[in-house]
Amino acid sequence: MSRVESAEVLLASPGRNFVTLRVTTTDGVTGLGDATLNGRESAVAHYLRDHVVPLLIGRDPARIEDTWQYLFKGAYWRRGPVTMTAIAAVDTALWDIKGKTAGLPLYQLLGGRSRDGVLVYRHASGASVDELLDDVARLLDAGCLAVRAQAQVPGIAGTYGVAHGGRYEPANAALPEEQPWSTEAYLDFAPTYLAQVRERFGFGFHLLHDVHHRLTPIEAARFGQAVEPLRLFWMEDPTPADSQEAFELIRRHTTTPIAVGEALTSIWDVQHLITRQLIDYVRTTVVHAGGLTHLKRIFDLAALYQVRSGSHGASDLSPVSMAAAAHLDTAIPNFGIQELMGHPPEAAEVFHTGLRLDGGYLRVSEAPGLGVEYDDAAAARFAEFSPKYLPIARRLDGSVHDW
Ligand code: GCO
Ligand code: MG
Repeated sequence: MSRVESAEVLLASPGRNFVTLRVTTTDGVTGLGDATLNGRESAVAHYLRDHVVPLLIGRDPARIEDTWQYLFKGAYWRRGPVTMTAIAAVDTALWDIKGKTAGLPLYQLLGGRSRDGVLVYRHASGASVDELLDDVARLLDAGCLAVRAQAQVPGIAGTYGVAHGGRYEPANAALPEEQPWSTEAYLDFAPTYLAQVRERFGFGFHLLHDVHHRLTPIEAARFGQAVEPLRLFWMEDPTPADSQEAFELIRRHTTTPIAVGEALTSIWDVQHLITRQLIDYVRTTVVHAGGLTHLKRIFDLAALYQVRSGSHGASDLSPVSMAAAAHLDTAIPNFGIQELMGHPPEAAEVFHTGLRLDGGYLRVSEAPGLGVEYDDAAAARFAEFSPKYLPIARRLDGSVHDW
């Protein structure tokens, strides 16, 4: 019987930091899992090397659910991003191995195809409204069907989600950059530029916006009301989801759809949000929410309450995650949309994926498993790996705000 022979934690920085787990079986089959936790990469790398890899050696790679339970319940300490990312990496790698062993692309093992392509949304941003409008035009011209729009709030350097020099990479500093933030300025400004996007380009595409945890529930309710005529596909993370009940207040006031979950790591973190129908899209991901096994469990719960998936797909989720997400998105009945921020060009040298963007849809390859190859020679060219931090937001009075 096949056994896990080795598991390697691979660090590479092709344009940004990525942590990858590669599991190899005694039959010589390899599986890949993304283990990247933006700004805390080495915590997961150490968790895997010190506490997980020794437990994997000699295990039956086919026992995916059992391994998930073993790592989750066996840790005693529950949940949390470091643990759940480490478990996710193992889980994804074992699914990859199962697909390769069966000779089937992963979506076939997850129930088969429910759709031909995976609707994705791309990012448009600008340091000014004119720049944002040009960026939206660029994406719509390229055939994009869904666009997230973010513009710099005048005078507020801490505005989330604005690309500088054509690239937006949130974790880019050796120590956290501190950026000023004004909720008042944002609340006055954001609805006006979203309205300009609709005025210029109409309603024939999906428009999204990420609030990035910056508002209180009542502020979020006000924002949701203000943008109702613009028919957003969603407003994302309108308030931090540390308290799931907080969304009851937002829900009472606005019909703007809500998406939450990119920073949440387990089914229990979204249980109330889903079962009370406080959100419309759940943004948990393969890499941070315990892998395909756990994410499918979350999406199955969501399906009972007409909540759809809308997985996080920022540049800090590696191409391995994007491939795993696209397979799950292809298979589940309650798929909503998939974020596709894209990666620095260097990442394609290390991660060869068969993913294809076709107009507004992402299509998975028919290669067995995830369909991703890790190029060790290319990774060696990007071996220099140093900690990078996300910025920190401070209100104009100097106090720390949610970034
Ligand atoms: C998004 C996200 C990201 C996060 C990043 C943090 O919706 O794409 O909010 O941009 O900020 O993933 O590591
Ligand atoms: Mg977000």
